[in-house]
Amino acid sequence: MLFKSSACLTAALSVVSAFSIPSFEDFAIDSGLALSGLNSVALLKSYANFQGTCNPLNLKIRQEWRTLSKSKRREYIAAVKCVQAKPSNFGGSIPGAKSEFDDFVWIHLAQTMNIHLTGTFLTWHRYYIHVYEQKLQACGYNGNLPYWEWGLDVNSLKDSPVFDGSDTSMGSDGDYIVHEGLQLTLPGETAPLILPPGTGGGCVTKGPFKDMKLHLGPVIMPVYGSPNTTGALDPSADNERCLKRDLNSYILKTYSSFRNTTKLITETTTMETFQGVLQGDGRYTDTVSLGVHGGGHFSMGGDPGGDAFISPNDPAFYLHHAQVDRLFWMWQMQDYNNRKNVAGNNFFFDLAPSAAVTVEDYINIAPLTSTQYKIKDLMNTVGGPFCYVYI
Ligand SMILES: *[C@@H]1O[C@H](CO)[C@@H](O)[C@H](O)[C@H]1NC(C)=O
Ligand SMILES: *[C@@H]1O[C@H](CO)[C@@H](O)[C@H](O)[C@H]1NC(C)=O
Ligand SMILES: [Cu+2]
Repeated sequence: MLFKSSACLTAALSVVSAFSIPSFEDFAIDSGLALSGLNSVALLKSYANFQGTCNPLNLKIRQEWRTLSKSKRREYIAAVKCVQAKPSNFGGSIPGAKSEFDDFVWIHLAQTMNIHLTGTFLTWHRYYIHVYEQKLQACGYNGNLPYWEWGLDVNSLKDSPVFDGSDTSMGSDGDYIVHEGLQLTLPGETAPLILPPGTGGGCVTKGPFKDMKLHLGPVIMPVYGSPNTTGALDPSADNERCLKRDLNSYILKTYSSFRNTTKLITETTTMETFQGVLQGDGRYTDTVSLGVHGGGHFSMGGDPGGDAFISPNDPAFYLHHAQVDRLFWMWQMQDYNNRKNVAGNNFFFDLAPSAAVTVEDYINIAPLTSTQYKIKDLMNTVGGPFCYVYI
């Protein structure tokens, strides 16, 4: 007889139940299968959402970085370098805008307080990365903007095909320097969020962007081991310096895992809560959180990655924001008719009084393009100026 007494049986059962086997649901969420399923649903539903000239024959597919062939990745990198070599469209009026690539940084910097934790966040960045994609294509890139699936890299960011320092990556981690972690005071919070340090901190040493120079900013660069930030006396000046990163798998794993993105998409049902939870807006989260968006940004860290004003100065920004846009698209396509509205005002976290954003408002990123679109025309990725989906 295996169990000599019922007390013995009870003890054995309590040991067994302590080892819970994850349900298939948990497995599906944590492995990314559930998110892939949501992507497939969004893809199917997009075929019922074509507007204007967008149709199945001219539909563009945005893919995950590592699913592109190595030659396509090299072609993409060459186009980024081409945009970095093109003259600025500001014609010298912004001294630190040395190239068309810098123009993207300056426009983001100048509008930062009106495009984050506002009603414009999602459509503004959707249009912005679309125009970046067009600039790459004008530089001979025969492909579409790739995205970076954070969930694949939560265990080792430095081994990611995006950051491994190979000639088909966006460049390596920063050189390791001894440093403490970030202490970020998030809007609406009094105590800083204390994060462990990453594995770099210095200049990017390997890969295609190791010799890249930053010019604009910084504006609010966090100081390691302190809640303070630093900024240039004149962020529009030519403040030449290297590209720095501080890769941080802990941050990615804690805020941008498959579980975090899947829950965001399945558990928020209004524009207000979706954009709030995505950005870690404390008015919509139970715990202090960076949100999946902030998780991706701060997992790259460094200069410019730690400074929200100038984060597009890191070429990996655009892969990160394509992932943000992909989540927005997946979420929208579950119930498109109820997910093409806006919520919120025009100023960062409502720190200053501002008008409510409406779908009739225009997004303006001149001089990168003089074409302005109303927010309502930027809601559908297969209509208006857009004709793309993600796989
Ligand atoms: C942070 O800023 C305060 C006020 O300017 C200053 O007193 C303090 O020394 C700074 N701390 C660090 C670590 O830079
Ligand atoms: C994100 O998901 C991880 C598990 O993948 C979990 O430990 C963490 O608490 C989640 N973060 C948030 C902010 O919900
Ligand atoms: Cu931004």
